[in-house]
Amino acid sequence: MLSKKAKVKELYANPVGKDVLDKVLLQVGVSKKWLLNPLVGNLSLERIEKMSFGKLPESFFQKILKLLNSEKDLPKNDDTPLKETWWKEAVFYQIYPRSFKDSNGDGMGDLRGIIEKLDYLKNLGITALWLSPIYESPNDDNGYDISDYKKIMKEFGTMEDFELLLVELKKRNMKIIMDLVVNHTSDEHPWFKKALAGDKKYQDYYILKDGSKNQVPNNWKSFFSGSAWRYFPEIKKWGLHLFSKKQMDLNWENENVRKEVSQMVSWWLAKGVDGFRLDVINYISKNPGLVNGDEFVGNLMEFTGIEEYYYGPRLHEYLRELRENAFSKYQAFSVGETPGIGQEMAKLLTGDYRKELDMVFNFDQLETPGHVRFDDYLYDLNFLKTYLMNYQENFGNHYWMSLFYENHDNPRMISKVNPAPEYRDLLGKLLGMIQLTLKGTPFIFQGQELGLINQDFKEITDFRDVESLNKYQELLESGQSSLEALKTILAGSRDHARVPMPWDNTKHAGFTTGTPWILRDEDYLKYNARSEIKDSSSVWHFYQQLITLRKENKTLVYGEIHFLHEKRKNYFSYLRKNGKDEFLVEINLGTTPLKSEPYLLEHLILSNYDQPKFQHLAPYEARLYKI
Ligand code: TEU
Ligand code: CA
Repeated sequence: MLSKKAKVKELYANPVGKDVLDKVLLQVGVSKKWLLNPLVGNLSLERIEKMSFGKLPESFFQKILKLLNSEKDLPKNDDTPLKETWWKEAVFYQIYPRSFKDSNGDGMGDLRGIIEKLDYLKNLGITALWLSPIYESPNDDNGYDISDYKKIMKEFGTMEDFELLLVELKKRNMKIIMDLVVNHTSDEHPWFKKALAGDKKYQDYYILKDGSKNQVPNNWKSFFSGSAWRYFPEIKKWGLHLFSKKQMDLNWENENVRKEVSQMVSWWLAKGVDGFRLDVINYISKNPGLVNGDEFVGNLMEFTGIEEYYYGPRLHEYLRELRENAFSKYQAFSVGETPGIGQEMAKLLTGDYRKELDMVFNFDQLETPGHVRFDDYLYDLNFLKTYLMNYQENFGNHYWMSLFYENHDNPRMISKVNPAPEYRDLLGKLLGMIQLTLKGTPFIFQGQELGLINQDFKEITDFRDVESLNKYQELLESGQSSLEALKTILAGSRDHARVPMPWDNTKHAGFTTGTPWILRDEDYLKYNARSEIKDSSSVWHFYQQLITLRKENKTLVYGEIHFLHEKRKNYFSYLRKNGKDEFLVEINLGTTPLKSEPYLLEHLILSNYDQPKFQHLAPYEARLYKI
């Protein structure tokens, strides 16, 4: 048990401690070296508390210790041979159904639209899909607020359409995983409606607290602004919602809830889906007592209360139970969305000997140190390099990482790194090169293969996302001008990733014959699937080539990895090898040309430049050699 006598280096030796400290350093933008300095490493918590002159309250230390002491296990780091399985070899493609393809002109993407585009995906080389939620929903958070887990959202089609999709995928030898949103349901789910009608059985399905209207149960903040509690006068109770007011958190301590979830997961697996992506799955176990979040931690991590549920006391138990009762019976695949989880905790959630999840999505690579999504700044690719090197070198063979830059919750990566138009295609290709030549499973987000960039939103009425709209209001209330507030929303809005997929240069980008639910700017006139497929030098073709290479060469999946000239700034190079097969990647992460190693051009098999020069890496040049 760690106490306040524990030294910083002892905290760092604890798996949760290591991830927490790394996270804090990232958040404040301080280098790890500082922590490993003996002077700092030998400081005890007690000392730090004294030195902080009351700025770091006693409660802060108690919180940290409670969290660290809650984990009794250490991840295994022994040498084990890598196990081969389909999901390690897969090239996943995330579809945001609402914005992918509309088949009936109502302005909204749908299942028939996805079926229409399966050949497009097959042609690109995709082997597996992840669909964002397609279940019945009032769409307060575009389907992440589910009102019936076993029905298809009417806007997206019918169960027959879904079954047809499964048949069409099988024909093409493609797999599919669904989104599993079980931290919360919609407030329009029958369970919640029964709870509101006074049914005690269903009240226990949710996290409801007795109390008067003017006494909110604790200080936890919602991810979508304001308090995480909503008052329900009809039952005189408060209900917890970590996300929108219409997304009520389920009570996982209730065995019936867990049974319902396992049963529902099994039902979908029996239908023939290959697995699930588990939405905010690390939030399902809340510390009993629901005590106040530490304000200091809250300010640091943006959301007060998070330490009480992002790695809760029964998380491992719940995951094991769900795997045993549902996933394992179908040998189904699971990837957890786990915001805030670092490398060591990820090991404890995904180790192949742990029987919990297969893989997770961690998010620390998405912003550079000291930044959050809504900051307007430029992303330095040297950080991505360090982040990836750390994972590739320290994530042993019991674990496997996901590789991604984009999803439906984040702006486009090219725009974050360098919005200058002359670098757009080069950067798009560079990002693809990294993602498809490293050890891990690539998840390509729709449109990433076209080199899409952020949308040129003009005013707040152009946005649709509940997070953006709530945040805008909150910023206005805090005294910001509408211009300042808009600037923040523009930097981080999830809507950048949610505008219609551009299929061609006809009206509304060929997405719909009607009026799209969210408008796309004119970028599609040049960047669209049809014209990129025609142009052999497009970002699309580069992705297609990379995917083919990865599929034809298992070395790019399972091969050993060695980094070269690790310290050289803006230079990113690594070797993938497996027996006699050797691939070498060499990348310029910046806009200044670099002198490169004297590798012979005859070994070059792919570059994002037409005429690569010997020993010279042009701005954002990315090369793949076969030796
Ligand atoms: O996202 C959870 C999550 O933490 C985010 O990435 C989120 O968009 C952001 O942090 C909010 O501040 C998942 C889904 O991917 C997201 O679309 C849903 O809105 C959310 O869960 C609730 O279901
Ligand atoms: Ca439609």
